[in-house]
Amino acid sequence: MKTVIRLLAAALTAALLAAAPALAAGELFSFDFENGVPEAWSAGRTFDLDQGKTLGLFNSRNPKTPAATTLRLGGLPAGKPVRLTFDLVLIGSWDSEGELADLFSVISSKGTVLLDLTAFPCKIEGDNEEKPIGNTGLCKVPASSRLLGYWVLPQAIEIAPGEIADGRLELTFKGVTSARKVEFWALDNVRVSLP
Ligand SMILES: [Ca+2]
Ligand SMILES: [Ca+2]
Repeated sequence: MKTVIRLLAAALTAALLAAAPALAAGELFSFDFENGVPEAWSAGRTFDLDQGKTLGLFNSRNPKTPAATTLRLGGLPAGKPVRLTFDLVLIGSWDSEGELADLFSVISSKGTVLLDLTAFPCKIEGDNEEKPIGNTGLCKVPASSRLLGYWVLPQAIEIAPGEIADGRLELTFKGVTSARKVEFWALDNVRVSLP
């Protein structure tokens, strides 16, 4: 019986290792969402783009998508800063100003605003959502029949040791979008590492 349990444990460990992306030097956590969404995340859905799976979609005005997601990590080294990097995927023509302005932020469980984005590069030709400028690619979202442009914006944030308590770090990623059907966001390649 013990052998069976040991074999099962070995198989389970192998399966878990296969599901998680390999960690590079200095990396503590890495999420690429290619095999789904680990329990560390409060939101569980993935969204396919040409380059692979992302965590999403999110939109603060659409009842079918969450407005935010929280990442809960444990086992971080005490007294050391960490570096958070991720790809922010903006879908549709996010606005930097005016009544339709949109926002994206990352906030720690202590209330510290670690990232506060108010300017976005999502330009389109005139009012034509189907003619994005300088975008990474095009995608179809369930809420819209139109083909929308998306932009991948790599982010890097240094997180002070004071944000980590008992080895735990909790981060909320949140977007505020004015449009319900043509502005979404997603995350990919989220990594926490020692700087
Ligand atoms: Ca991915
Ligand atoms: Ca907007």
